[in-house]
Amino acid sequence: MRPLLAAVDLGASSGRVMAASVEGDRIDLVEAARFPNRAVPVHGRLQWDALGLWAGVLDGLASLGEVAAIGVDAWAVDYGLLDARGHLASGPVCYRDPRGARARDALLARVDGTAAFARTGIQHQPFNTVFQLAAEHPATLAAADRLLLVPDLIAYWLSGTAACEATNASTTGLVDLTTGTWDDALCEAAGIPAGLLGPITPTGTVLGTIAPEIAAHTGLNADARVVATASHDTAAAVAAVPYEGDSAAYISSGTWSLVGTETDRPVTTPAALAAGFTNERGADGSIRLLRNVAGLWLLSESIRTWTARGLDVDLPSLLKAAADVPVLRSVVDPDDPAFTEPGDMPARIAAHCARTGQTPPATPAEVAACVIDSLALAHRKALEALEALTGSPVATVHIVGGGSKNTLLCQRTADATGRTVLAGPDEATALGNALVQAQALGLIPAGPQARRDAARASARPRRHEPQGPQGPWEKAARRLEPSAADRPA
Ligand code: ADP
Ligand code: LRH
Repeated sequence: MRPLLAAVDLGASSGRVMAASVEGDRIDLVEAARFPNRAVPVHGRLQWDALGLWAGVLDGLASLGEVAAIGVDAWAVDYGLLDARGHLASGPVCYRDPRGARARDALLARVDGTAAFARTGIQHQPFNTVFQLAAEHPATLAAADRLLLVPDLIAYWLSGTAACEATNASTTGLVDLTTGTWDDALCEAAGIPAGLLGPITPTGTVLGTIAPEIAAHTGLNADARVVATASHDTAAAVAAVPYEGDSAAYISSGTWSLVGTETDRPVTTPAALAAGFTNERGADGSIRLLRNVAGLWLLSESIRTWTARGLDVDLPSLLKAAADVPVLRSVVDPDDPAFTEPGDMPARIAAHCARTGQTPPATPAEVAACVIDSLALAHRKALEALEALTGSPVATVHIVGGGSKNTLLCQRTADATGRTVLAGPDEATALGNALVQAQALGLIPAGPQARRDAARASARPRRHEPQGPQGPWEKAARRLEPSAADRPA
């Protein structure tokens, strides 16, 4: 019988349990369960429904019968706090909550941000764990025994073992890149009590078997192991990029567009800091040099806004209609902080267009076209900055994740960047999660090369060749230059 692995992948827009069967050097994925995810306001804070996600995970696992192992990945930076008896004392607050931005400004007024970036490699995003922790009431932290990042929390509930997996730990902004351990000076500056952050667990560690109560509840075999896979979803996705050669970059496209490459050495120069690049840990300790672009969040939040108003919008029809809107009709900077929080996205997009002297999109199709062209343009800008930072030209771009199913986005990214785009796998995160588990169990050989070979054997990317001239994209980028906002409409 083919060994079966459960890849639990929690994204900002949905959670899923994927059944991954290992056949030689290939992994086949089947979706066992999918459940929606979103953050909701609770008493002045924007929170995730951790228990709802947990229920979805348990239901998904219960449908599998027997598995060799389970691995959990999720979005980065957010965490729960455990009390001294190991119970959840404080559930995860969403990274879109504005508390982080305020705390960042306060902390960076006291700490040298350039020096901190040189040590941690992590861009000063308002949502970094370090800033979220600095925003906590000291009494909340004093009462907490242990912090667990979201995937570590789910793995803890499954296995009873509290770990702090390395790829996701790197996103906290608290890990020293050179030593791979917590940066004590930063922890102290942010008011983080000693001991709140446990030791960092190497990626691929077998944490143990599932807890007996979980075996009883799900009907799973009691000897199913829980593996600390690459628990940062982006690290898992990057671990599954089906590279065909060198000089390739990736875009992990979902709620966010993570645009980057894998490098041996971090790039922590002031130029990297200014260009918005970050250095996160890869599955094998490599560096993921990437930029966060605010992704398909702009589209999913627009769809949520229309649906709440009673409009019947389905994604395939919307994308079909968006393809008929003239190319580059309007564009926005997806990273404008005005788009960060939940709320009326089409209105914010229209306001941004008006402010930059463009005709605001009026119909859902025009909004969708605006988002797609804006992302393609932002992908172009990020790739140009990446080439400048590394000095290595990028010939091919792999788009993986849910956004790789968006053929319009993939084609426009090829057109905007003038590069070949290879689209898929759409479930790269679950594939990377399963590949790391398979290596931990010795089902496929160890090391990055064997994993890449297995990723390539498991995926069949779709090719998009660039069409049309670059000129219109260069011109559109100029619409978003700072002076454009001052021009009369
Ligand atoms: P996350 O893990 O951040 O929740 P995903 O990788 O699941 O993100 O990607 C979700 C996005 O993928 C959705 O917001 C949607 O725009 C896009 N997507 C999902 N299914 C399709 C589809 N069939 N066609 C086009 N786009 C899709
Ligand atoms: C993507 C992601 C990304 C982080 C963001 C908070 O899901 O993990 O890598 O920067 O969420």
